[in-house]
Amino acid sequence: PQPAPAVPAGDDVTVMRTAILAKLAYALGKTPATARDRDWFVATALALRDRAVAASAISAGIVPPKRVHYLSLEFLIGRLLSDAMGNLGVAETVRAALAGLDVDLEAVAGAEPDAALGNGGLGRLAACFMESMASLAIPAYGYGIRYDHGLFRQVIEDGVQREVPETWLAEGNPWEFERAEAACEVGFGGDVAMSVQPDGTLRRVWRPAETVRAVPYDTPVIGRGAKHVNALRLWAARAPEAIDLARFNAGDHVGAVAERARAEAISRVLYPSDGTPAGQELRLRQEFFFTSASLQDLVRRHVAERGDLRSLPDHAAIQLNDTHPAIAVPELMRLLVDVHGLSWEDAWHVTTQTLGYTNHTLMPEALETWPVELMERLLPRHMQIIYLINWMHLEEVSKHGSSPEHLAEVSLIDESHGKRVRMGHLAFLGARRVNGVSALHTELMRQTVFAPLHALDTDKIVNKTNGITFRRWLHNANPGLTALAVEAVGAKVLDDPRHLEGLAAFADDSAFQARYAAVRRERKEALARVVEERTGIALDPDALFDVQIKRIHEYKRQLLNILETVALYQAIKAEPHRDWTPRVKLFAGKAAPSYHQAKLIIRLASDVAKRVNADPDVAGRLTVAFVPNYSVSLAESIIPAADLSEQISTAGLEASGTGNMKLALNGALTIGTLDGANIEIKDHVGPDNIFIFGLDAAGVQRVQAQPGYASRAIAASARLRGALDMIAAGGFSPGEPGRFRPLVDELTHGDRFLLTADFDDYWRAQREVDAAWRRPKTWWKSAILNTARTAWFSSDRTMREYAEEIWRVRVG
Ligand code: DL6
Repeated sequence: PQPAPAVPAGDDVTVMRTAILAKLAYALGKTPATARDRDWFVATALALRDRAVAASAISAGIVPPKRVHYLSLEFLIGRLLSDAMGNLGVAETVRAALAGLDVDLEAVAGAEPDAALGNGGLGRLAACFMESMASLAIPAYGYGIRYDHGLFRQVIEDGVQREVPETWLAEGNPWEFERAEAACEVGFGGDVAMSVQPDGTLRRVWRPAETVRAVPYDTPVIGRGAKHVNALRLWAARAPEAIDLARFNAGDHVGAVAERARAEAISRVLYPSDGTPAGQELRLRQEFFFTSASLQDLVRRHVAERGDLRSLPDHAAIQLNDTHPAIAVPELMRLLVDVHGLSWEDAWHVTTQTLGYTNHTLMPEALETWPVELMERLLPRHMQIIYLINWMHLEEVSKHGSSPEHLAEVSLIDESHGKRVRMGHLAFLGARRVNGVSALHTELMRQTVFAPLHALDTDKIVNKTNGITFRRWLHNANPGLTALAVEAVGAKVLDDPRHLEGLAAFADDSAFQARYAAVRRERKEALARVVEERTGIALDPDALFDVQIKRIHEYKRQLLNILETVALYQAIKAEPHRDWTPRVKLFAGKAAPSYHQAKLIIRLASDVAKRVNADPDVAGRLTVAFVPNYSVSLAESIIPAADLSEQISTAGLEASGTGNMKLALNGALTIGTLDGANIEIKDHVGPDNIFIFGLDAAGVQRVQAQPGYASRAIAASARLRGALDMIAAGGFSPGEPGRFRPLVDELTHGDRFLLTADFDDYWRAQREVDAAWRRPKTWWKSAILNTARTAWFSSDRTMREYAEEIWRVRVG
């Protein structure tokens, strides 16, 4: 064991304190006496941002050989203060600087709002990738939208989710720089004309009916040790004219700013409901807005630095995070051909050598398609380009003799229910590489949704299993465990997570186990305080903390967990004197505002919690809580405190998962199906250190092909029937017995996600968990081995793989 890193010398603390005080005085106009936690946060963030700028100045003016441009409609960032402190290497300096002013760093950090510019896995992955690229010194821009309102705040009232707007920008954002001088214009609507060029050639020119200004805001993304700093460039939508002065002076004070409201709606909220045609159109406007602005920006930079756009693929890689920026394919073609005069062939070569596309879901309802009619109205030139790409593509396919059915399958236009543009197909054709996010998911891409396109180019689809940044999810979120790891295997583990493997040597060591368990215990006590504050429910830190934290979705099967909870409740009631393993079941997650079944699942979890927690027969054995407003920050307090990680999706449907990686890294044992990255987690931690149950992806397909499987499974399982009957009879909703009928009906009549098929095996695996918890020596050994063997899931590894195989860009 080595000593913990020393607190920096007093001088550094004094310098930091002076810097913070200067920001407080001159940027905020406050004194220590009048400063709130929020003011201290802003002053500290501004002082740290100065250091980030100083660090980035080292490379300013140097044109890197190649840059990555990561286009994502979502960046689920969370808070940035501890990230910045950690990567600048000043966490203890800041703590001491503030402490000398009688200010508590935790309170200051708690005053930072989460930047929740994403819904879930896809957005959080983008944030992890940005941090890893900076830490690996991969020159990169992240491009997205600066939403005024990110993911809604979830309020639970009587078990019912209510969405409240989240206002992260209400008091400004100290991390960002507005770059008004780099604004560009994005068009919508209008028509396409022909124009004669000075050399006599003809070019098509898009004449948009409407223009929106895209104003960039840059947030520095600081890499580990501040050796490299990248930028996250988020676009805000502005009207070209702030006000129609003539209208205003004519007395129409509201109409005078109507244009502005229409333009600014684009960056107003994350994921506007697409339940109405207006909502769908706004979503498409968002996608085109940020994609076009980002491409214009990088094309402009390339022309300034290199001149000729034909060399773009040598100096730029553009990654499309899902299909949301897939309109990049025709937009890049338009910029190259119509604006910069490249031939179609050259432009297509440049496009297909520069773009990469990551797929994150195979669920049919989540695969984006846009009505041709809407595209023609909003993006007429792009629709022409899509038709031309499609025509050439189908010509090529037909050369090898193809049936009409095959052509219909590979076409960019789906004509099966109205004409719609298939954005996944478009991204596929426009990209050099297309990747899935876990080994299973990538294989299923080849076999299912993309099978016809894959057959045309079998090298295109590659796998890049997701990863997470250990600096946020271990070093910052779990400093106790990090200190223990540093003590055991040395500080090198902070630079290279593969050294975590060294912990395996301590897995059997009782003294080490006791210290590992003590770190967990301390985190559980802290989480218990948070849960009690938010829900009024008291948790026993000695109980097994069983957590399911993620978006609420039927395929993720929170309902399976609730059914097992109800069955366990019934079993404890039936035999109250048995020696039950004390368990706390924690649920957290948000449901999409219009997703009624998901909201009903939240209500059921809350209603089950109400009854179970009030029943003295199960007190001390079973406690249930739904913790409201799941967020990155809440995840940071739940994950280090978790003993059991629920990863129980229907096999074949969770593309990867990343919460599974965060929890395993922090030593929670997984109970899970053979789905997404769970399979690779099992391969790394070993089958003895994970609880696997249920059908695998092939089994799911087999069972789904046998109609009536749900009724057979229910008939065969008295335990499942008991739980379902109690819910259906209003056991948890006495005032409204029919409240959960839609959930029970879905299980008994359809059960698309095979809860009934997996229930008994899930119950079995849960009892194995109970038994394992009663053998602390083996439990903690498994927990330590989970931490020791999950280094491969670092997003540094993932980013190295992208850099090498997809982007062909140098690391470091
Ligand atoms: O790849 C990141 C993440 C995966 O870990 C999850 O398994 C997957 O569900 C998620 N997908 C989305 C939404 N997809 N779309 N569109 O968040 O991506």
